[in-house]
Order: sequence, then structure tokens, then C-alpha cells
Amino acid sequence: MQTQLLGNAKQVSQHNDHITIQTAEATAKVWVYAPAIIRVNITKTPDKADTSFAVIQQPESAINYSDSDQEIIVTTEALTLRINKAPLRFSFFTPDGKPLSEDDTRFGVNWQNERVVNYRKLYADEKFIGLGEKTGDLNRRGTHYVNWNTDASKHTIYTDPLYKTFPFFIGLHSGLTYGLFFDNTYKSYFDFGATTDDEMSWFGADGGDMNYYFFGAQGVAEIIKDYTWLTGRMEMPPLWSIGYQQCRYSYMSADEVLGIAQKFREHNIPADVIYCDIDYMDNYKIFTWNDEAFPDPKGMIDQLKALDFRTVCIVDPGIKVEEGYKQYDEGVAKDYFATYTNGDNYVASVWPGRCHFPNFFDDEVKEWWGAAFTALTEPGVEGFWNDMNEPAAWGQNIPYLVKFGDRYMAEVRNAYGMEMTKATYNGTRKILGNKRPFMLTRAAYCGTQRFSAVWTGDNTATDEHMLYGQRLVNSLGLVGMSFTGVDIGGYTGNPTPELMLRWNSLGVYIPMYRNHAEIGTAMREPWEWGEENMAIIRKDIELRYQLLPYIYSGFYESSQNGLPLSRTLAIDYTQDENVFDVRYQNQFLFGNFLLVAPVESTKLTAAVYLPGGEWYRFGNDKVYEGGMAHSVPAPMNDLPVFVKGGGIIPMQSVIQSTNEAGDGIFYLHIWKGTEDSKFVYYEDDGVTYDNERGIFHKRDISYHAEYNKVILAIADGTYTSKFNTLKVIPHGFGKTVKTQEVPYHPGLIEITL
Ligand code: MIG
Repeated sequence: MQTQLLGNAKQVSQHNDHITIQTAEATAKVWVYAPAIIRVNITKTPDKADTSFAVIQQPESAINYSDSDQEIIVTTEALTLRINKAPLRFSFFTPDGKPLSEDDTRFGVNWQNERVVNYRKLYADEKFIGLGEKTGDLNRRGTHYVNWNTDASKHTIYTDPLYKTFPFFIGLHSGLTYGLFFDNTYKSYFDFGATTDDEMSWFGADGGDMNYYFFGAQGVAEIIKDYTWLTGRMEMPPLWSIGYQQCRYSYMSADEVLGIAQKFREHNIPADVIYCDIDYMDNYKIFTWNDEAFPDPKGMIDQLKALDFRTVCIVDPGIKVEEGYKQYDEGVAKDYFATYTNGDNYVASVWPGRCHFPNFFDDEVKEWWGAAFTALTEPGVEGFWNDMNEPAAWGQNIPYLVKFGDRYMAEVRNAYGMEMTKATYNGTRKILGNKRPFMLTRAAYCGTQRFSAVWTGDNTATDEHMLYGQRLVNSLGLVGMSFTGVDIGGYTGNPTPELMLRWNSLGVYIPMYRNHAEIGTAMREPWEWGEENMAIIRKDIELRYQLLPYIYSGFYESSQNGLPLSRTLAIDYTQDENVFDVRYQNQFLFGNFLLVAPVESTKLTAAVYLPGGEWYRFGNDKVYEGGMAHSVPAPMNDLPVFVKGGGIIPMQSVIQSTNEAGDGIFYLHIWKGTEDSKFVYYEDDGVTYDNERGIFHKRDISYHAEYNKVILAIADGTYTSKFNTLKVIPHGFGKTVKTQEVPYHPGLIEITL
């Protein structure tokens, strides 16, 4: 093996939107995508097509740079890139010259055979956050990760890799922030100062280009905004999909599914979604129904609809090898499957037995796959759960010489799940017309937020999985994935009643609220835990439904600027060291104003760190001083949740599903603060794409601390809110300040507290 250095700049040339730097070994190109986003691509194959699964933006049309003997300097209003010519090194600075991130002067970028690596300078106080679904601590300093999408069943809280690949991290040092997205789908590696060399961090991949986007915005939130500008943002999810979801591998028959749905209504436990896992199919053949257990899918779904339940069905990529099975016959006839190098269709065993795997990297295959969803949409399915798309097969190791079209698995494995989900999304969106499909996927790559929610796969029913699962959710939020969930209760094993209660209460604040369990485990629907526990579970689920106006507005924020609903405190309190303390690292903000502290089911008090400012316990308004840790009560029926001073939280009455309108009252809760605050309230019909044509109801709600005023600005959009009465409910203002009730309307509303 030979280490190949990048060499010296020999020739610099300008093209419309980029500069090219030629060395003896490679070609480097630099583009400006936005003032705070610069792309660098270093390649040995400059003529290869420039494609990305993730990026949806184009570079700016011009690039501003200077070229001298020693260096090339690219400048924007927000960022300076200094490129040293001999040897070729790339270093980024703030406009006033503070180093953000520099190539390691010794090594920079180089190759060992096809493996390409970028060694970068490691700053003494540097922290790293991001990479999405990765085990370990919030601060990833001192750790090493691999991206190679894997069916990580039975994983521990240390397992790496897991199901998804997000080669995007944010670095923090010297009071500064930067982000780096390594857009490369080969198996990739990130080393945040885990080697014996304490001068460097590094990242690289088994093949492809050293192709990265550097983000120079100051502030983690700004970097997330820029990253999601580049790779896209989520659409508004169907409102029903953010209600409570009940799943199990599997409800074995239509009767069982209906029985479960009925029980929710009998027990007055709100819920919106029920799932059909793999056993709804005939021998696990995708796009079929088992005609004994599910003899009349449409009849079943109609009855579910009458109970205000929506149905989500699972799909796996593997197509059963069986003559006479439509998808098999068509796929073989049209060469739609992954192949070996000799042209034979690749075969591996999964649930249906021997399977072929669609080549989702081909547009025609995507179309074909998408169109087949009529088998599910005609009976009335509205949600699509994309599983096993790492892709998974028994034995895991897909041979490296498997090809998807003309690309080898080694190059595109990490994007397979995303491309499958894209095909499912495009297809079902087309079939459902103006109706929003709900999409869930296990495997993902950067950009998946544009069309799907994700969940974190097969966790276990333990406290440590509950806590680390929350870190996964928070970390996914850093890479643009706002609509995320974990299997509440733990997929594998049986939770204790305490763990079930605790996890369910945490689930109120998890963007996707889904209870799911593995085959062979004890049933775990809310009524399985005795009357007293069921009452607690019911109360928590009711709270979720009361919070939906706040949560749905939070998703609107994600759709507009990419900020996640569940936010590690590292986003808003980046410079506060306590946020990274392992004792507090699982805490997060849910939306702008709620701080949630996950607590083990075995503890009835919790140590909670509250960042600077004033905080109130959600539920009883007890005041807590910020900037310090507190020991707080954590009874089974009251997870420690706090509201920030100045908090604005719109709520609604308890409803049994999002199909119910409720009592028409907009319960606007306001907590006294010392500073002004603002909330963007958003509402639309929750089911169609009419919102894209201006049919929504959106307004700023502001709290003015000095004047004790709440102002609802004139609403934008043509949608008529479902609320007709506004109740402003003050917290922390003292007994003399009373709840006020006025008509709710889209015009200016000013309330003095
Ligand atoms: O080999 O469809 O992670 O949520 O219930 C297991 C059955 C396949 C794995 C998923 C899990 C799902 C299960 N699937």
C-alpha cells in the first residue's frame, strides 16, 4: 500500500462558479454555495459526473478569490478559505481571521489506495457534536465512528455502526462554531481525536472523493439552518402521524387489529395510528395481503377509519423469488434487481425466503416500485413503513461485488434505504393525490428529512436504552432530522411497569410517539398495566394531544428553517459546559420553551441542570433559578419538564384523535419572564397539500415582558382556524392576574395581563 499525497498546487484556473487547482496527483475544486457555505472537492477522477443524493442547491454563480505565490484566498462576507499552495492545504477562518478549522499542516488530504482521508488540526478545547444516529456521548471528542448502514438488531448502547449514515458534524472551540458535511456514500470514518496523535482529528472514506461542504455560520442553530438549506427540510407531516401510534410485530389478524383499536376507544385513550407489521402479507410478499388473516383489507381499514384510526403498513425491499408473483416476474423481465458482476440477479434470504433486491438507484425502478403501492392505498393505507433497507439480509454481509446498475454496493450501500424511501414517497404521494402520506424509514442518508420520518431501530427494554435513545433523537435533530422516534417501551424484552410509564411519559416529548414491541414479548398496550398505571399512561397521552398545537407549530418551524423539535441543549446553550456533562447530556428542549429531563424508571428524584434564565416546573409552576443544577421530584406520574420564563405554549382540549375538533378553545399559556419572547403559531387542515397554496393559518404570538402584554399578530393565510375562543392563561404572574377569555379571530388581538 502506498500513501499518496495531495502534492502542490501547479495550476489554478477560474471557471464560472468555481476555481480548479491542479496538483500532480489530483484536482481540487472550490465553490461558494452561500456566504457561509463553501464546498471543496478533491478528486482523482475529475471527469466523473458530479452527483449527490443529499444536496438540492446549486453553487453561487461567481467566486471571489485572490491568487498569490503562496496561497489562494477565497472570501465571502461570512467566511475566508485560505488555500496553502505547497503543499496544498485548506483552512477556514472567520472574516476577522479567527481559525475555524484547518488542515493538519503535516498531512492534509491524502490517499492509501482508494481510501481518502482528511487530517485536520485538533484544537485543545474542541468538542464535536452530530453524526445523527450514533451511540456514545453528546460530545463525541475522543471517539471514532464508522458509517455503514447495518441492521443492528440486538445492539447495545455502544454498538457502531447502526442503521443510518449522516456524515455531518459540528465542531465547537474557542467560542466559535463550524460545520462539516462529508458528502460521500462509501463506508466512511470519523475520528474526533481518538487516535494516539493528539494534534489531529480525521475523517475519510473507503472510496470516492474528498468532497465536503464547510459551514462557517456562528451558532449551532445557524449551521443547522444552512445545512438544511443545502440538503432540504421536511414537509408538514400529516397531523394524525404526530398523535399517538400503536404498533406491534405483529398484530396477527384483522380481528386483532380492530380489537386493539376498539380498546383504545373503550378506555378513552387517545390514539391515531395502528400498524400492520410483516404478518399482514401473504408469505411476506410485498404488495400482497394474507387472505386468511386479512381477508378484507378495505373492510378492516374502513372500520378503523370509523374509529378514527389511520393504518400504516410495513414494506421491506426484498422481493420473493417466486414465479407468478407479479413484482418478481416484472422485476426479472425488466432487469430491475441488483446483480452480481456476471449479470445474475443477486439473491439473499430475508423474511420471504430467497429474494431479489430492487435497484432503487434507477428512476424507472423507483417509478415501478412506487406505482405498486396501489395494493396498499386502494384499501386505504396512508402510512408506509420502510424497514430492512440498509439493506438487511440474514447473515448481514452482502458481497462487495453486488451491483446496483453500474455502481457497486460499496459505493452506494449507505444511500440504499434513502432511495427506497424516496421511491415509496414519490409513488404514494402521486397515488394519494392531494393527501399527505406518512413515511417512516430505518436506514437513511443526509437529505432523508425531505420525505420521511425515521426511528432508531431495535432497541431494548432497559433504562439505559431509554436514555441513550433520547440522545439519538437529539443527535438526529442536529443533522436535520426533526421527525424521529424510538420504540417506546423498548423493542426487545419486556419493560417493567415503571419503565413503561416513564418511557411513555418521555414519549409525549418525542417527535414520533410510537409504542412498538418485538414478536414474543408481552403485550404492552396501555391497558396491559393495570388500572392505576393505565390512568397515568392515559394522562400522558392526553397531554400529548393537548400539546398538539404547540408540537405541530414546532414541525412548521422544522419545515421552514430545519431546526428540530427535540433539541439538545447544545443548540441553544452551546457555550455552557454543563450541557455536555454526562449527567445532564440527555436533557433537551422540546420546541422553544419546554425543557425535558429524561429520568430512569428506578429513580423518584432527578438531578436536573437548568441553563441560565428563569424556569417553572410544567404542571405546578414552581420557580427554579437557572444556571445551576437542582434535585427535583420525579414521581412516576410527573416527568421533570420545565418551562422557560416568557414561555408561550398554545394548547387544546383533550381529544381522542386528531379527527376530533375539540372544544374550539385556544388555550394560550404564558409564563412570566424578564425578556420578550415570540412563538410562531401554525395551523392547516393537517391532511392535504393545500397548505402549499397558502391555505394555512399562521401568526406571531408575542409576549412583552415590560408591558405584561400578549399580542397575536394578524394571521397570514386563508385557512380558518378550528378555534373560536381564546383563553389566555397566565403562569407565575401572581394571583391577581386572571385567565381571560375573548373571541379567537385572525385579526390583531392584544391582551394585557
Ligand atoms: O427482522 O418487521 O426494526 O421494527 O417490527 C426484523 C419486523 C424485521 C425489524 C424492525 C422492527 C420490525 C421487524 N423488523
